[in-house]
Amino acid sequence: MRPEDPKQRQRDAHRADDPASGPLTTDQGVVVDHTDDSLAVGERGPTLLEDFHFREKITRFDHERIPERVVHARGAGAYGFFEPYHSCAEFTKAAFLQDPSVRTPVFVRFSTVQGPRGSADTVRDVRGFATKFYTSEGNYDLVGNNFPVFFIQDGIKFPDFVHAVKPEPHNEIPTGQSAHDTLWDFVSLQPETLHTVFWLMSDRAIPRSYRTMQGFGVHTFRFVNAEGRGTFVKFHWKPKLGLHSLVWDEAQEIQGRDPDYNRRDLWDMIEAGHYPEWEFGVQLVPEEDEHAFDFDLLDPTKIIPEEQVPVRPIGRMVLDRNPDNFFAETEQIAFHTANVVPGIDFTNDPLLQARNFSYLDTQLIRLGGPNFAQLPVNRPVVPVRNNQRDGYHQSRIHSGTNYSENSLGGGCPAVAGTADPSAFRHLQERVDGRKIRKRSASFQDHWTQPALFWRSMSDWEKQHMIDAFRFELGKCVSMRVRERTVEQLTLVDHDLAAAVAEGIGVDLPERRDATPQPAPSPALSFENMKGDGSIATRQIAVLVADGVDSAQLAAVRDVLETAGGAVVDELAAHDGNVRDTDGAAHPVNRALPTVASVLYDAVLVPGGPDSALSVAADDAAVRFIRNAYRHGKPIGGLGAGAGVIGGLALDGIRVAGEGDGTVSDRGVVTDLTSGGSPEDFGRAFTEAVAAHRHWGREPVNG
Ligand code: HDD
Repeated sequence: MRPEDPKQRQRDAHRADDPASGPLTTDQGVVVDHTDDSLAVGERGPTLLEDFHFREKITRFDHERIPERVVHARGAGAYGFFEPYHSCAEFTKAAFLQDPSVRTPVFVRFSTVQGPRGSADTVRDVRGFATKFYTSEGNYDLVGNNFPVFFIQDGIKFPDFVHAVKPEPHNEIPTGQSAHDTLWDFVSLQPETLHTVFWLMSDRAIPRSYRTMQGFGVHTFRFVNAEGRGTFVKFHWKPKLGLHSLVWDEAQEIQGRDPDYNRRDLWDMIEAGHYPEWEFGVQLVPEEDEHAFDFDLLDPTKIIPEEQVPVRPIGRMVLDRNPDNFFAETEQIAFHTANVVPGIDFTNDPLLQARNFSYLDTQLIRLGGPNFAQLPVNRPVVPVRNNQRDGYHQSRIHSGTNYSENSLGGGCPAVAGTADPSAFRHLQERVDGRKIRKRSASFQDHWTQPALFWRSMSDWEKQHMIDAFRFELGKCVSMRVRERTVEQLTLVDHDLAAAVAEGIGVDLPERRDATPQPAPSPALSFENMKGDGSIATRQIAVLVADGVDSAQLAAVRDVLETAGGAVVDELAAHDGNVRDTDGAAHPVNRALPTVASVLYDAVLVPGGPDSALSVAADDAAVRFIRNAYRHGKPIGGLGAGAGVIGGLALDGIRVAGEGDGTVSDRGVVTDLTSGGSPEDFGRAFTEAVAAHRHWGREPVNG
């Protein structure tokens, strides 16, 4: 039994009572006996205007779409809950951060930014990570991304940035891609974009799964405690499964093989009971330390390195329920950065201030009027009492007066008294100044933090970034745009600029990188975010054919699935069954032609000489293994299966003599010479799968 969930109770009350039986009706409830032919004059004559059923059906269809989000149009979402580990009363009075026994329902929507609703999931892009907390004090929206920084510092530039990154205005190309002239033109002219562009060129921009990416509130917000004391706060979501991404070559192939890859993964895992989980963490900075950093806390293009201010874990979020209806819930959810609750407040970050205008404004057009908060997914779980009633799509029947103050309505709804602690009160920050349009001098260093990011990357991460810069800039037609971008890169790191320049046919400018360079922040590297060694929910492909050693395979599957929580799919040239070594029917999960190695995290070739021989002779199976190898994935071989891998002569792999049941540095694990039990092998393979990728291999992005 799940604990009582107020949002769930509310959703149940809103469920349409679509009758399980009874005839089809019109919207007016009139019974219809025929819906396949329109009313016409004779069998071959014209359709009649009086066919109200036809007109209603077509009209309703014509109006089924609402405008997609101007950014973040493609997304997927789920319900779940948040619970704090302990009370955060010292810093904030927010009710949902007080009591570890209180679960707050949430809805999270993940998204890409650039592409339209129907675009592919695995594009190089920022991912949205927007959370609506249905708290006991009203809705709190944390509308974040999977990067901790943003492209611009002031929201007034948002339309320019979005126009530059979106498909170009004359031909609406490219879809879901940043590799085009207008984006890089903008980047090369606006160095404030650089830090986020560095994140965009990293593998963070091609997450393996929404379940394996971080989330960030980006801006510095404020916590406010019951005494009215403010503390600056940055919000972090850390995935329990660790941080894992795709490689670019793979991401591109998945766009064709399964454009819904991330969406499907989220849905399937929740359906299977593998509930995604994130730890919620905060970086706290006392108000008096506002100016203690060599960057401005109000500048959304900057991080506070975790080594400088550690992330304190304060709670966890679990997503455990898929929506019932994509349109009603995932499409109609309306986030707004200004949806805050007592205990959480804004700062003067100019990007945040602009967002606090934009989100409400956009919902008015997208959801067609001011009553969108009544939609079930948007409704708070606490009472709403105010005088804001009329307008499109009012779905409730209010009675009584609709102005304040009134005596005729008994003075209701009355405002909370000044002593009522439940009311939202803005932090009384003192602000003095002249009305000016001017960027603060404290916002002007655009190069140190990209250098910090670059210097924090491991060698393979750096190589992937160089490849990404070369790919993106190599797609730009304008040589001037390429040159100007390289000029900017030289201000960050000369070696990076040199490697990029060489790849895109640009002369290398003089060394100009700033010294001293910042010390690396290990917390930024994938190497330090691998998770807890678990292989839970990793997708492992097993290539089988007639003659598979099913007993041995069952023992290994037991380790991987039962102990490890991995998801194992057995693939053969055809669906149905293969025969095992004893001639018994052995079921297959998928036919090889319907899948591809890019859709799996690891591949295993089991024993049974006949099975292994058939796998080695099957082009699709061999391509599967080679691709897994190219993409740095763990490869396992059992018995004769190890011989198959050895026979492929994968670059630099010595299988015979090396396969002693331990993890090789290249993530190829076999039991060939060990005589090791399937269990030993299973454990060693588990270790290789937990590492996710093995970067000793080159080329990985070819
Ligand atoms: Fe935004 C959607 C995240 C800057 C204006 N934004 C949107 C969504 C996310 C973000 C996750 C999708 C929400 C959903 O799933 O429905 N946006 C960010 C982050 C930003 C940011 C992390 C910088 C720190 N955004 C930003 C600025 C503006 C907007 C500066 C305008 C001044 N964003 C919007 C919007 C959207 C939106 C146009 C499109 C659809 C929507 O709001 O509901 O209002």
